[in-house]
Amino acid sequence: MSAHVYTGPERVFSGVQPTGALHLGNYLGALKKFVALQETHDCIFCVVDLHAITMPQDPKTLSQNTRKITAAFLAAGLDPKKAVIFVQSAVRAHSELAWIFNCSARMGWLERMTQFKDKAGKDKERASVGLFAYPVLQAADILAYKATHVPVGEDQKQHLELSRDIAERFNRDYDAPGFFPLPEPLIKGPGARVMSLKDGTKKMSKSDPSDLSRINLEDDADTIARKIKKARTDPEPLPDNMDALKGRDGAANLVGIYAALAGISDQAVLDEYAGQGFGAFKPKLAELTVNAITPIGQDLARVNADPAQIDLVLKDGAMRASAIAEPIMEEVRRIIGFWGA
Ligand code: AQP
Repeated sequence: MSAHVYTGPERVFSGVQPTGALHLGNYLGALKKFVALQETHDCIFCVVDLHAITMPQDPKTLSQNTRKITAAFLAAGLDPKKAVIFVQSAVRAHSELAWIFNCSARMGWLERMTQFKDKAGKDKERASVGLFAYPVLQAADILAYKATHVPVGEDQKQHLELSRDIAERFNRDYDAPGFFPLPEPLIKGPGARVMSLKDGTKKMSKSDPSDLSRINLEDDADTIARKIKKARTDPEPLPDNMDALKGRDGAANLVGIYAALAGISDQAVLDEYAGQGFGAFKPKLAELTVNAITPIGQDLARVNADPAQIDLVLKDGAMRASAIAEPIMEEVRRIIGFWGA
């Protein structure tokens, strides 16, 4: 292999923001994949509180949410003996490398990021610089550990491409070929884009003001069934192929959720339910969702009851994460020419 290509070990990194309770989209798009990856890869999973403050946060709620997300990691099946689990702000390398990458990234690259446009809304002038530079911090998160693979939902694909551009630019500008890997997204698979139950054109999101738009990991069986019953669909029966679901976003979303939970293809769902209406399909989907989600919710309550144990996991994780990032940062400082490096 050429010296210009990164030849180090494979490593997985991903993060979740402590901006509220996790939902089915976070579970299918991220957590479920994390749990599988910890069995096969060297994995680092992070609660990204530095990302959370790109939007206003209440300090007390932020630290509570940080513990809550950690609890959700554990309840979903992440094992601190197998994966490194920690909080972003506890490892300084993230902020330092983000600044360095701010000087490699180009304004034009960031101006193309659709998430900034969505989150900043019409009043871009009043958005924080942090919200604009969010994807640069994301590149730092990944590359501080020289992570090679990043499991994320479809919504993060554009940011991952930017991380590759930043890594490439750093390697070239500082004449350090192959120093940083060009991280690959791990997006494939069902559940990569779970949409709102109220609007099949918008992704399911923690910050959606309507709680009916999402299924939270903490929801009980009755709440889950009620939300699925109220999910926006249409009066047509399910067709026998996915092409016929074009333009029926709410219906396609429910089929996608069913497929992801059952571990089968969208087409296999239609093979089973073609010709049936939502009056028949929704109760089956509710049953599947309740079976997958309520055990996590119950475990979540158990883990949340012991905050001292959560803190121990995070302390140990921060030490292990720093031990990986610090030698990489020493090399970065030397490559750039910082005094004393
Ligand atoms: N709807 C979704 N479908 C599939 N995957 C999703 N993810 C988020 N929403 C969906 C994935 O979950 C991981 C953690 O996301 P995050 O909390 O860091 O931020 P986010 O993508 O901004 O999630 P939310 O719920 O939309 O939060 P808010 O409302 O705070 O912005 C990521 O891997 C993401 O792809």
